[in-house]
Amino acid sequence: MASVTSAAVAIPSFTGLKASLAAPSRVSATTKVSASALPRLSVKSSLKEVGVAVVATAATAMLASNAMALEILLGGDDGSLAFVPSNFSVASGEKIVFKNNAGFPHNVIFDEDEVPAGVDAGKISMSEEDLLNAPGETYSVTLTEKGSYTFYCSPHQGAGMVGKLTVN
Ligand SMILES: [Cu+2]
Repeated sequence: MASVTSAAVAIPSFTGLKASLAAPSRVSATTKVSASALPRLSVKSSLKEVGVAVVATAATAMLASNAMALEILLGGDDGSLAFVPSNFSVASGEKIVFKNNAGFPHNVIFDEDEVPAGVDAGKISMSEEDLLNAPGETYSVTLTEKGSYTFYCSPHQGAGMVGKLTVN
């Protein structure tokens, strides 16, 4: 009879344990979801504010942000002189990586007349003379000001290598 009693006690307490374990793990999963969205923005904006000195310290954060970076190919696989994709949206503070793919040299110049008010196109652009010559070479930029931006590749602008992005 004693064993029955202990079993009867053990079952509810096990169930109770299970419930109390399940509840916190559900809470932490929820926290994780929102946390992955938030630091992504806050880490990057703080990197931008504090400057390059922080980058070495924040190596882990950099890896994480690289993983979440948006990659735009310079030159299509079919040899087209284009940004691929040429029209896209990005979250404010998300890193955009332009990567040499084909048909280089390329560069990335933001049109000073087609960026949000207050944004210095020169600061987010490569210089006109600066070109990405090697395969896989990249140019990265992080935009925080919301709005639409138009950009082009100066060697191939005439061939239609232009793009448009929206920062949300
Ligand atoms: Cu080009």
